Amino acid sequence: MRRRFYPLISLLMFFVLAGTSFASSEEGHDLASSDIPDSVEGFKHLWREVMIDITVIGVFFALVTVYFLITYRRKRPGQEGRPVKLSRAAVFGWAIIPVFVFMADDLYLGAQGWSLWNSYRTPPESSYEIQLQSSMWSWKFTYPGGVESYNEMRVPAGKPILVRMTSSDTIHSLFIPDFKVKEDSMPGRITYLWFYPKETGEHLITCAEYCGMMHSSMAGKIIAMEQDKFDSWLASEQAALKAEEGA
Ligand SMILES: [Cu+2]
Repeated sequence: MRRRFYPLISLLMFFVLAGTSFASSEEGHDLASSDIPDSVEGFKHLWREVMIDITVIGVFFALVTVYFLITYRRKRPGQEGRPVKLSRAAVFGWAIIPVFVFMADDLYLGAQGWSLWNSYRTPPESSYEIQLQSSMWSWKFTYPGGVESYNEMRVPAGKPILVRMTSSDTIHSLFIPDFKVKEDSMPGRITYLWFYPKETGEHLITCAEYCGMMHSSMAGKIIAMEQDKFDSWLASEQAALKAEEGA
C-alpha cells in the first residue's frame, strides 16, 4: 500500500518548493542608491529560484521514473501487467494534487516576475540617459552634449543607465545578458531599458532580433568606468567635437 504515500510526497514537494521561495527572498539587498528599484536584485533572486525549482522538480521526476522502471519491470517473458483499480476520489486526487503543487509554484514565480517587471518599468530618477539609434548593423550611442560612439557604450559605474532607443531601418533588439535586460528598438517608436552597472568592467551587447545578413556580427560592449574617468573621457570627446565643428 505504498501507493498511498504518493500524494503525501506531492505535498512534501509543495513545501520544499515553497521553502526555497522564502529562503531566496530573505537575502539582503545592498544597493548603493536607495532610489534603485528592488527589481535589480529581484530578478537575480527570481532566476536562482527558478533554477532551484526546476532542479528539485527534475530530480523528483527522475527518481520517480527510475523507481517505476525498476518496480514495474517485466520479470518473466509474456508477463502481463494488472491495471490498478482506482476509486473516484483517488482519480481526482491523483490529477488535482500534482497540478495544484506545480501550478502553485508556476503561478507564484509568474506573479513575482510580473510585479518585478512593473517596478522595473519605472527607471530610477538618478539615471544617466544615453540615446541609442540602431541600424543595419551597428549601434550608435549619443551622450548628453552630442558626443557619439559606435558599438561601445561608455558609462559611469555606480549609476543607473537609461537607454532610450529607436531604429533607422528595421527591428533590432538591444540585449545585455550580464544585466538580464533586453528591449526591441524599431523605426518610428521610442523604447527604453535601464540597467545598473554597480562596478567597473566590460559587458557584452548583442542584437537579439534577426535583422538581416550581418545580424550575428551586430555586437558591441559596455565599458563601465569610474565616474571621474568617465567625466574626463566625455569632456575630451566634447572638446574634440567642438574643434571639429569649429573647423
Ligand atoms: Cu540587429
